Amino acid sequence: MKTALITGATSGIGKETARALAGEAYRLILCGRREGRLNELKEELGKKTEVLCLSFDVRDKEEVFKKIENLPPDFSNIDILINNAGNAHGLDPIQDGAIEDWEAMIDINVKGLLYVSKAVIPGMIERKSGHIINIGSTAGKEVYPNGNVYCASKHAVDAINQGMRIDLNGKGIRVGAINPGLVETEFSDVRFKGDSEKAKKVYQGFEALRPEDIADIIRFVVTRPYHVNIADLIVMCTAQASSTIVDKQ
Ligand code: NDP
Ligand code: 8X3
Repeated sequence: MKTALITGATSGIGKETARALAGEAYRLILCGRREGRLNELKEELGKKTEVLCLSFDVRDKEEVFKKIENLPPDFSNIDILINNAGNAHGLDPIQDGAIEDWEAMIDINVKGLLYVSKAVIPGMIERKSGHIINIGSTAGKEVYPNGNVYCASKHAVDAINQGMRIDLNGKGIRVGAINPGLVETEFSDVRFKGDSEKAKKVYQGFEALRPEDIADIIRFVVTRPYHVNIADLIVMCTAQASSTIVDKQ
């Protein structure tokens, strides 16, 4: 049985990915800061597969390495790493942006992804096998008004994804990114700091992607034969043509 570690499994894309992979009988390591939610998901998915909850903040590098290097033997060989934890903080013109928001996005979306990857990659190299899926965004392919630093963080994920694939070539490790457009999750609640009315409006007037849609694609990606690597995928809902062009009724 293969083991998959999913960061950001307490909500949205990560949570649905956990559900999708449990259906494929992967052993799961569920990560996120909210332990209560991890335990609830373990309760649900534990009926289908073996589940371990690993609570840490991806910004805390000591904790990241301590937790991943001390996994119980049954969970210590990570076959699949899904670098999903991430979020946006604020949607302001660059001149009005809050420094704490910029730091949070760079620390979580970029540095956190790097810490987790650095903790997991050596084992994959040793076993000459592994699959890393980086969750980027359409915001990593284009920049939209007021998206400045969030877009920069996701452009960094795009570059890191390419860099990982180049540097890990020949080591038996597949590396690829999935770049979703608008997906209705807690993403906008976080971006607008709990203003749920404002968050809801982002997805009104059109049918946005659901986290299950992305999870289904991740399930497809990880179940391809070893010689097939989905290197970089952009997924938008039908109503969306670009970050700024959305057919809202
Ligand atoms: P959610 O807000 O629903 O989920 C975000 C997840 O990331 C949560 O499980 C959260 O867990 C985790 N997370 C956030 N900060 C940290 C942290 N410091 N340490 C550990 N875990 C953290 O959003 P989505 O599911 O939408 O987002 C998942 C990924 O998809 C992100 O990388 C996002 O940028 C990307 N994405 C989202 C899109 C969208 O439109 N929704 C589109 C394109 C990409 P907890 O709070 O418990 O720690
Ligand atoms: C999330 C998609 O367009 O809200 O990465 O930034 S968007």
